[in-house]
Amino acid sequence: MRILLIEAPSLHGDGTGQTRALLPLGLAALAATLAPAHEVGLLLPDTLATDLTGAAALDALADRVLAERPELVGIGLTSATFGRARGLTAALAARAPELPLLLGGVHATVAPAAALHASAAHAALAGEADRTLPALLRQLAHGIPLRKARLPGLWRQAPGAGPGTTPQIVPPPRSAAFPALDRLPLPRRAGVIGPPLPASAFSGLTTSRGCCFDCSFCAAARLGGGRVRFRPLPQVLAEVDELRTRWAVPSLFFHDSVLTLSRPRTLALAAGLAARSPALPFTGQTRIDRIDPELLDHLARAGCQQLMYGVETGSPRTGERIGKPLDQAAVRRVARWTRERGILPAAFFIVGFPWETAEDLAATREVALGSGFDAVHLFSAHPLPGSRLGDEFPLDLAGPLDFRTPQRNFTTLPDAEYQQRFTALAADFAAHNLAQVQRRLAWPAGG
Ligand code: B12
Ligand code: SF4
Repeated sequence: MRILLIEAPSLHGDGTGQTRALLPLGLAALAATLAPAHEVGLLLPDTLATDLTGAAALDALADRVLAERPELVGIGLTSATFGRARGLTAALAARAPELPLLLGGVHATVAPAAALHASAAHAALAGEADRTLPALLRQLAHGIPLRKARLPGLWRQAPGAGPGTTPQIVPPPRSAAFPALDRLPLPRRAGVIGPPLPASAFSGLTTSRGCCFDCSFCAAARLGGGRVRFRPLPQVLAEVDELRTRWAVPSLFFHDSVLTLSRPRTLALAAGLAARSPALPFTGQTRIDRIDPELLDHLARAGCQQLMYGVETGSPRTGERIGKPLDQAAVRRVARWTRERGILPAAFFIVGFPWETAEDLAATREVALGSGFDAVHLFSAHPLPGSRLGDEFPLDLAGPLDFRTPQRNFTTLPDAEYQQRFTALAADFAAHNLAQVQRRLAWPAGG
């Protein structure tokens, strides 16, 4: 079959002239398992156009999709991109009502029925689809239409539903099991439609899936069933070698939720990376409570250039409520240890939780700017579907979500005040980051 996998357009095409050249790892994983038996193309709209906002842009995208003559279109979603994906399904359904449209990815996993209700797609395959998508395609190859297929994880519109009718959603017989990672092929980085992507677009990889923590604002825990599954290290290192030789990536970005979760495994990974010469610089993300000086020594020797820490808040009460208690002394210590080893310490912060006041925002400012981080990133809290906070505060997903600005105010502050405080905080973060870059650039000259 000719399968077209599409990443739902993101924010990056919002008429800013900025494109996001990034291969989505989920679609690359699926392309790898499908490629032996099917013709698979990857369409990444964010890399093609600079404005995907209006209906006309989505119409043009739908024409681009149909020009590939797909027999099935699969759209990968997060909640942030669902609003745009809905528009794309409508444009596709208007042009090719018989073309099977399948939703998948994070948003289709945490909200499959809602996603089907709100879009023109025929089915949503929830969960990690490395095994279920090939199984679904086998059913389609046997002449079973998408609306009649039956498979763990597959939510579908009842046959007979169509434009103008209220969709009846048929749930799956059961949830899909998590695939065993040791039997999966390496992600497929070929087959991207459009102009060649820069090598840096291919630099992402993961050594694991899932997260065993349960921070209330994050969907990662539920997505992975609260467990972490690790890929065999030889497989990870084979992928690193392929990235180096075939894709000539300038650096690596480990996208594990918590890269250093297991200490022995991190040491083994670092040893494997250090044995490759020259070591490729790499970035990873982790938690303050999953790092120590010796581990940092090994990571530095292995080429670690930057570690991004999910600190999230400087407010002790917010830390308690989101399930990530704040240890301010540990935050400072870890930033210092990291910096001392030549690794740039970066950190993520979120403000705007529903209970937050001006004092909480001020506390976050103090910890973010006063702990010795090289770069700090600020987001406005938007309770995510799939997270515990998202259950309490449902979001309107009609449009794209942009976590970099307060699209909605959940705090106790009046809207205008929250907007003004967030803007001021974002400006302080930006000034901090700029000062750090200037400090680094001045370093050789200044001694
Ligand atoms: C890595 C990562 C990123 C990377 C992606 C890098 C890359 N090259 O792919 C970057 C940094 C770019 C990123 C960005 C964002 N991310 Co992110 N990210 C992750 C993370 C940590 C891992 C994702 C991953 O690669 N998993 C491994 C792959 C193999 O799994 P997968 O993508 O889920 O794909 C599988 C299934 O979903 C399914 N599938 C996927 N696509 C499709 C399509 C079809 C048709 C089908 C049938 C199935 C299917 O099969 C795949 C294979 O098993 C997750 C947390 C987590 N543990 O899941 C958060 C996560 C997905 N991100 C999240 C968020 C919020 C964002 C941002 C909005 C953040 C921001 N502040 O801007 C943006 C949104 C970007 C976008 N366009 O949607 C949330 C999403 C929650 C939600 N309800 O949507 C998560 C769950 C973390 C959280 N805080 O809860 N992210
Ligand atoms: S915020 Fe990080 S540690 Fe917490 S559940 Fe999400 S991925 Fe895991």
